Amino acid sequence: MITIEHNDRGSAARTGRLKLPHGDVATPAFMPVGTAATVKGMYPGQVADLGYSLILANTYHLLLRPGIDTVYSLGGIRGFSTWKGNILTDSGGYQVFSLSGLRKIEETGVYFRSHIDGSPHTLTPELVVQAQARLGSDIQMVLDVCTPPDIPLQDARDAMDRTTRWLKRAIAEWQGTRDWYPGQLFSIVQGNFYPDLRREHAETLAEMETPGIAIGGLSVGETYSQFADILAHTAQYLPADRPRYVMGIGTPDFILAAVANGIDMFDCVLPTRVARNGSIFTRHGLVSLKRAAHRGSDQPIDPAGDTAPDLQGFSRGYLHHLFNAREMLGPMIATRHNLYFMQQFMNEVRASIRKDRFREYAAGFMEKFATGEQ
Ligand code: PRF
Repeated sequence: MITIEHNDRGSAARTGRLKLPHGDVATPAFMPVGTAATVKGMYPGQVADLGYSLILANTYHLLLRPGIDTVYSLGGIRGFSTWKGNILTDSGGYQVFSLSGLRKIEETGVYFRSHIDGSPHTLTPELVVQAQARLGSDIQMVLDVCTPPDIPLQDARDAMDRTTRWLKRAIAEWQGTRDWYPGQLFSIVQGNFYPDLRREHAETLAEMETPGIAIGGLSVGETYSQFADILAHTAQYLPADRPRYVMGIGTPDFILAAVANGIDMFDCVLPTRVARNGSIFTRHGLVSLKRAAHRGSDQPIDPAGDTAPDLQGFSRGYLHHLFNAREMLGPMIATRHNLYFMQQFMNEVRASIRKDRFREYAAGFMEKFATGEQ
């Protein structure tokens, strides 16, 4: 499924291609988030023309609204939304676990009430495989048990062992779809922040026959160094011949740490979410366009003019006005700019790996990015 084209000499970073049913994906790859079968505020073609060919959608949200059967009857996420590229769907486990009061986790599955209308729902490892297959997902994630930081060792072990038992059920169900559904299945390493559990789980999953492996349970409020330590510790036990995915990370420092440890894929709502709030990514960090300092400014969005060609004429003063007046074009421009920025960033990451200069690139990028608003 993944072809590695080059391994960086100075780190574990690698670059290559994922072969998927709806086009190749250059790795390491950032995946924009399209939770409800839409990258908010963007036409599908506007995501594709920035170079993205793999986006993420959420089973949890689509199951509650409009319902899996509705999406299926309109052609799966692709037919429904007109997105032509690849889709990775998350299983819903993570979203359900954040519903603390409204859910019950048992060995059979998760029982919960909708945050929208209170209606009762069930997720089992088998149901979630079928739901994602009907959504037409190219890469689907298994149902896992994600835990918050600072839980006791025994609780972390119980969640990890249940994740393994659910994985076995998911693999059996997925194997039963092979005659009609071409999508791939990824397992998810859990084990909280306990190095021994992480190693044990990574080794267990490496022995099971999923086409790819993800690292879950990170970016849940831990510090950068806790994240980087557990990530490096876990990644070393993952097989080199399968794609490796860290779920839910997207700040440049976390992405660079992931790439340095041989991770191929990541997703995050951050670039699109902060855009809707008026923040844009630049080489010198995030810039909040709502700040009074941008009022009347004739500066371009990016100080170096580095943005998508159709955004080059817009001034920061105009964007400040759009956000101030709550005009919908503000979030649209900022979202497109941030997705452009992330794609440029990933292009540079991939090029630096090919030249065996990833460490230098990462250090240079972070030095500038940490300087703050300009
Ligand atoms: N599991 C699943 N989805 C996720 C995560 C996880 O652990 C995370 C962790 N940050 C994000 N999304 N299924």
